[in-house]
Amino acid sequence: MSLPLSDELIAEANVREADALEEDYAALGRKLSRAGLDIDSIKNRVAGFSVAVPSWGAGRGGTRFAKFPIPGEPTNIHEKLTDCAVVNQLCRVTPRVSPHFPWDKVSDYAELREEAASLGLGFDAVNSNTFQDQPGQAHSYATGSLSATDPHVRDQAIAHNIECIEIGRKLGSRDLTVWVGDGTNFPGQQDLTRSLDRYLEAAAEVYAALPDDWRMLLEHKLFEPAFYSSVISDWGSSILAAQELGDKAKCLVDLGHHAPNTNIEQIVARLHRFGKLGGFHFNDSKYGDDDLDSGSINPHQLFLIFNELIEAEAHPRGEFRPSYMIDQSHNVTDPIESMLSSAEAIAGSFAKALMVDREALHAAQDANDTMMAFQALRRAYNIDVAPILAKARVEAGGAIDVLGTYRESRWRERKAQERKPVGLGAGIV
Ligand SMILES: [Mn+2]
Repeated sequence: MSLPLSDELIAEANVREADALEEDYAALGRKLSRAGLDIDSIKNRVAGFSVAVPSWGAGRGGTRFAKFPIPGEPTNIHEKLTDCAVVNQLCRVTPRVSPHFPWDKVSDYAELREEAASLGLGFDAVNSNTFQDQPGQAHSYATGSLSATDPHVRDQAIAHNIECIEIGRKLGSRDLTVWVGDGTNFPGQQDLTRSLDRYLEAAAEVYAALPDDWRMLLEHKLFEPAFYSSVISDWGSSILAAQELGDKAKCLVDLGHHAPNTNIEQIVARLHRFGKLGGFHFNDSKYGDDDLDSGSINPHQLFLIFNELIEAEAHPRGEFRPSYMIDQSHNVTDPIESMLSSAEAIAGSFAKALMVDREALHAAQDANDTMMAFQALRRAYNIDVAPILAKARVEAGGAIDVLGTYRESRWRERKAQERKPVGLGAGIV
């Protein structure tokens, strides 16, 4: 394996932080032990936790208005993989990359898989793209893809999704994530029922091409690019579609794809209750699908979501194999720094949720003791889990201070000398 950053750089940075970490970890360990919690067991669970990063997250994103690239951004899948390897080398929480096609197309996928493995990375869910046209494409997705009125467009969208499955097999993926931008901008533009019929019929053809051990993850989104109606707009449409398609179809929850203030943790519980919770796209939002960094706006919501995920894991209803991915648009930061910060926020919420006294919580719930039930959650939420995360990282070869060590590596400055500028390109990712 040849990792992008030097081991010496990380080791030297860790030496400077090691004493303080030991002190903080020991103090937290004593505090947790008074509450009946063993810090090493929690640290070991955290060490087993992972979340995928999207290949497109390695580059700067944008808004509908503009994108402001930075020097040294990755310009192709190979450079994106290298940047994702930097993230994982430092944080040790993101060992898989979720590719997107056709953006990440190459001629030899076996070679790409080997290249990723040499960087300590594997591949996660494959993402299809029928929300924009590609040069030379026979039919346009301007008025829809899997739900298009024109059968040729639907066939093209089906063929693209099946091609993504074929590529994913070569990369070692086991999930196909399908998000369609299909919908309308005007009342009356499409028949709300018949457009769903067309989607279901086309999605069934994609579903039929899934290998036995694969899943099809349906990602819903309330609005954008369609601003009046979306075909798969919410978790209700998503679970109905997944139920109609079959066992291998599951729902994927992107945290930004809901109306503001929606109780997403309850959606998690609902989807799990019916064995349809397939995965997550982590990000944060203030207004809509802002694709801000995970935990930057509402870290409490992220904790409550993980609280439901831990409950779900403890009370499985069929399979519990949620596919976790960071799905953010890094418009104003170095994407590597955003992914490092987000991976820490996500793993931290997982760690906090592990520390909820579930016995006390359930007893308080059964006794209708509202305040004590709330306090069971609040106590865990208030714990500073940073020493646990840092300890898990350093034991896996990562950095205690991920951002500090990254800055010290001068990775972006060095890449700015080597990589060609990405250009202005499209805004939205
Ligand atoms: Mn998403």
